[in-house]
Amino acid sequence: MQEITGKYEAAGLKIAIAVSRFNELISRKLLDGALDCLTRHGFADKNGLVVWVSGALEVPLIAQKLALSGKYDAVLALGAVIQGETAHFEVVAAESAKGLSQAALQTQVPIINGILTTNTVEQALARAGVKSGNKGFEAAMTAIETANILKQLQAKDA
Ligand code: INI
Repeated sequence: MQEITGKYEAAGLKIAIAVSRFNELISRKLLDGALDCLTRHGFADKNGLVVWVSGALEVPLIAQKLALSGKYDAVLALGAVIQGETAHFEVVAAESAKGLSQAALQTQVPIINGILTTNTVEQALARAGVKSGNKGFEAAMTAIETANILKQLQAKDA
């Protein structure tokens, strides 16, 4: 049986990042992690675009717009939804995640969800590079892998 696994090679890929300004301290750490990952995997800075948006609820729209532009092999969505900060935490977290999944399926461009949902700021910081990994870095890995799987599938069809 033939198998395809996505390469972790970002040279030549075009990637856009939509990042939420809400909880900016955490978002910036996620962005740093994502950029670190891309650079380490050969990504050319000129092939990227970072767009800052207000909050996690606005990320899906902008991510979809970036995907529809046809200019990017993948779009990364970054931000943090923290329970302690809002009564409508569950709405923001769920709608944001749903919007990102829908946008990816509708546009057929990988839109990778790197939006943290945590109970506390401490948990968010821990997952933004302070303690247990960086979700921005992980999301960038997934973007590289998924973009390459799509390219490999396209090449197979040709
Ligand atoms: N946006 C976030 O990105 N994180 C949050 O934790 C958050 N909280 O707590 O409310 C949040 N709210 C703003 C929301 O994303 C929209 O920007 C706002 O509702 C306007 O549409």
